[in-house]
Amino acid sequence: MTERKTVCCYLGLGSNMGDPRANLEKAIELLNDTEGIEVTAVAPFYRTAPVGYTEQDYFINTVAEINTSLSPLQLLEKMQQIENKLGRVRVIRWGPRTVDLDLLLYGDEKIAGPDLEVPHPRMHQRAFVMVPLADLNPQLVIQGEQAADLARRLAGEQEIIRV
Ligand code: GSY
Repeated sequence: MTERKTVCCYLGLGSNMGDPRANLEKAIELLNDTEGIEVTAVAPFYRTAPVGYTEQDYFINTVAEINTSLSPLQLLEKMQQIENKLGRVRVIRWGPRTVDLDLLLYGDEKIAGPDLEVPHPRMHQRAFVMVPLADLNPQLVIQGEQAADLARRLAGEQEIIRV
């Protein structure tokens, strides 16, 4: 059988319930155990101030680089299954969650569908995404700017500490 070619993708991971570090480590393990996904790198973990709904605990965030033979929607479905498996609880829309997985980049594809927008439309505004992403690939260009430059600027504006 012919193998589907693989695509390099970046996923954002965040948790602010239970044991956030353990939740992220488990999510990474489950991603790597998924057929069609190979985790190739994981950025350091960061403690970050909540963005959006601020009346909640600080998050632990990181970014994972993967190679996948799955289509974008297949990948999204696997990510949602992992969130559910880890008991994602989301009482408030932007509120606390056991683990949140965001598809940031799927190769250099642009996708604007009802269920998925890639590149993630707000990633360039968030230190909790851009700082770990720049650790993995500082030369990526996001919205016309290098990831390293975006990360440096956002880290000066938003609370983020490597843990
Ligand atoms: O979009 C991911 C969930 N999320 C986060 C997050 O992961 N980290 C921080 N610091 N704030 C957040 N607000 C939302 S929503």
